[in-house]
Amino acid sequence: MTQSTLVLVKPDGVRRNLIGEVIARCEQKGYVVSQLKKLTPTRELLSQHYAEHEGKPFYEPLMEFMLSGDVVAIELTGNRVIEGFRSLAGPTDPTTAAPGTIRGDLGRDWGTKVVQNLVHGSDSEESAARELALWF
Ligand code: IDP
Ligand code: MG
Repeated sequence: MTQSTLVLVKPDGVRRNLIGEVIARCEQKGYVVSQLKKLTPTRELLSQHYAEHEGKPFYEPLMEFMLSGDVVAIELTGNRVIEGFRSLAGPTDPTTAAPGTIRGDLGRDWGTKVVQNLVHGSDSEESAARELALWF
């Protein structure tokens, strides 16, 4: 039942020096950081990662944003970690994400075309396997 998920600290989180804050919340919850790296992703990697969003109005702003700086990629491990991390992160919109979540505590609307919400977390076992293979 042990699972792994892909967590990304997006460029806004890295720029704001919140890498440690995100990792601390994961570790305090009891999950284990199995792999970790900081990198500037290529457009090719991002286009595979966000293939499901191609053609949506926020796709190009999302790519530009994700290309705008370093990202930290984490393989996070533990029982039911896929849903567990999504719960820690909170929903996509940081304005309405509940306080107590990463997005709710640390994020807000900055008036940009793409929602800047600090973190990514895989949304299913299939996504986690696919995304971990892309990033590691
Ligand atoms: P998730 O990150 O909560 O899983 P997704 O729907 O997979 O959300 O969208 C990927 C990312 O694209 C979001 O985290 C956010 O940065 C951005 N995004 C999603 N929906 C919108 C939107 O309607 N407007 C602007 N940006 C969006
Ligand atoms: Mg998603």
